[in-house]
Amino acid sequence: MNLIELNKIAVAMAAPGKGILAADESSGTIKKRFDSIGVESTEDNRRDYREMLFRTDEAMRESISGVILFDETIRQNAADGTPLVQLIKDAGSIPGIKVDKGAKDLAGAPGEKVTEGLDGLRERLNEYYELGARFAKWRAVIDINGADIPSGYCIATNVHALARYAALCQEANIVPIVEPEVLMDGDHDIDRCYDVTEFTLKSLFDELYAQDVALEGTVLKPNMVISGKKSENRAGVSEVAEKTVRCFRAAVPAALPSIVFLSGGQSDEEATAHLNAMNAEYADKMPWALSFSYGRALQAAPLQAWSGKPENVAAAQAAFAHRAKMNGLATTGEWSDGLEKAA
Ligand code: 5MM
Repeated sequence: MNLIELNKIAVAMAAPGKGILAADESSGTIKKRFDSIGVESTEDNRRDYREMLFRTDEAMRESISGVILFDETIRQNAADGTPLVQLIKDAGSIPGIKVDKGAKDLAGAPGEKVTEGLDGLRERLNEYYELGARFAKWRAVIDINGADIPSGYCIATNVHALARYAALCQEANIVPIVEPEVLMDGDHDIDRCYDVTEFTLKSLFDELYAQDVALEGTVLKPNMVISGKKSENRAGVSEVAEKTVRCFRAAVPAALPSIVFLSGGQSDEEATAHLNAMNAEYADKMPWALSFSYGRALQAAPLQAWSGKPENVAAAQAAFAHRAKMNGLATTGEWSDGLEKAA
């Protein structure tokens, strides 16, 4: 493991003004996204869509530090034959790869999931490094929408797998993004999310320590501390920012360089406003850089604008460039509602 190199990449992933584009939708998820715009999920359509994003020069150069790819995409070429990985590198961005095999039913725990994909991971990581990946991602899913969940068993098995994955990544000189996502589904209040997120993060960092994962070469991709989607009294922006920062100060060691949030089903603007509030109000109270690794909150607008039509490419790229820029501003607390509307 070259920790100096891993640390450089982990720092670059949340450089001021920049964050990550999560474009690692697995086949089922990208099909759902394409269904929503009436486009068939063929290999060529997936290539065209992602190529369009990676060729959005302004966004990629100025606001996107790295891109998380799916296995198919890291091997794919653009329409002119250029490897998609090369387009990302040419824009000065870092290619990354999703290596988990998805969340599967957890034995003996109805309604709960454990993420699989450890078998053969060492070999897959070595291949992904050769293909250009310098960071990887593994997502664990913690559902709190139900009686008696999450169980300690669900959290323990998921953080154990996250740590095993992270250790293997570092051995292969790939920065692990560890993503323990406490889902927004449900009508719970923000304090319930706070408690489960704190417990999950503390369990995760215990396990990373137990398995000798170097935090200096690791990136955390967490949920924000936020009310459930169906909560009657959803917390406002300042409360989300205050409780998220308080929770992380209690649970996340200072040795970790970068935290990049998932959007988790928040609206585009909510995800930007929350990140902005944390950086605007608490920058001097946080030892880590706080940035984004959004999937839906970066892609919903360009996906809609594109709708599978070549004549819409410029409009879709403009929509992507706008969201990337707004989120880039949020990493330094410089975003405002006025800037959002001025575009
Ligand atoms: C882009 O979506 C990612 C892939 O999900 P599937 O494996 O289900 O296809 C997902 O892991 C994503 O990286 C994170 O959930 C963050 O994305 P959001 O949309 O929550 O910002």
